[in-house]
Amino acid sequence: MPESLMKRLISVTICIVMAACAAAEDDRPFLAEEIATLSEPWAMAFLPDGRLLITEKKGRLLLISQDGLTSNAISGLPEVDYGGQGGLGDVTLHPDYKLNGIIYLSYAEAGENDRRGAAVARGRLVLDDRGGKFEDVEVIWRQVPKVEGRGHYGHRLLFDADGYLFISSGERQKFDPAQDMQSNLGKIVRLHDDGSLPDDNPFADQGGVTAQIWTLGHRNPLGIAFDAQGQLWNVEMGPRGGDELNRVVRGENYGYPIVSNGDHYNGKDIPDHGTRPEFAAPATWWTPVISPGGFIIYDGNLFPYWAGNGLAAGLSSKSLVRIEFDGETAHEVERFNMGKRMRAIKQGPKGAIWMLEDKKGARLLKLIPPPAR
Ligand SMILES: [Ca+2]
Repeated sequence: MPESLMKRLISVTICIVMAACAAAEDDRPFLAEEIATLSEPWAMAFLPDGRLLITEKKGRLLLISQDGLTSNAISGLPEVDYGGQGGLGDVTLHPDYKLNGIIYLSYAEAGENDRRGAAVARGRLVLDDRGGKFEDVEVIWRQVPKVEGRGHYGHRLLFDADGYLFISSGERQKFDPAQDMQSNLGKIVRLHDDGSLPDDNPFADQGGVTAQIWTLGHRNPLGIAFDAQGQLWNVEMGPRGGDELNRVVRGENYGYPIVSNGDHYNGKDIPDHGTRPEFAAPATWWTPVISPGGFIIYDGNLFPYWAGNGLAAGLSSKSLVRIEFDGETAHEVERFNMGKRMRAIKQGPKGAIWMLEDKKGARLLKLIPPPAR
């Protein structure tokens, strides 16, 4: 083949590929602005002034301005057990943060004999012009028991409108603890802001760790969000198949590992939800999986046509998944290819949608509507 023809073929091929990519991005109802690059980020939270706190799994908490200016690591954080799925996890603000400066961090904590578990610490965030300090730190919650392995910590944090703290607690890849009422693994727990036990929790009269439990039978819940009616929803990773979106109802049992619409990785069957109606079935589920890493219910003004919709950040599916609700059920209506594993999603103070990619070199993206054409 003459060199000129070869060059022409290559350039035509490149044009076709680029046109296809451009078309795919043009079809998306948003622009994704790259704001910053991080190393294995896990979670983010917005300060009242619009800056973001972002956690990195290895144990750094960073403050990032809306245009990407990144602080030094905030000092005084607890030591985290980094490895596998573990490390520094979620970050959230106390409902009265403006008054008390208190934030909450979840993380994997080392224990005796190669055991570990998620913990939640709260403390005061004291900012300065280089970064800041995490002070007056106290651990307010721990997974019980600590177990071997480095998976399925869960540990997303969320306050409700009444100031109760919800923590999603994964079953640490140990299956049965999700049904064990003497363990808080595989549960969603509900606490006061200082970690003390509300006396109106569904199992409060049983005392001990049982009194923390709000719902049980979860696997690895990585996204929790309230809708406008105050109803709690969660997304969780299924085993081989069977990722779930659940309507989280006080005292309910979501059935894992007794039922799942997925099956064990070794091929062994787990009976589907339909076989055991005494367990709460998911509002919707995914096979093949989307691997939801984070979840919000959108209520901003910037994407008015998504108001009230669920938005999930997909890890293995490398996607943003849009979900519509219909009473107690829900269904995926749209999926946008993001090209990378997506770890986390948050709604910003002015209605932009912020997403974090996963792993090293992960980008912080700000999604805004495209200019009107
Ligand atoms: Ca099954």
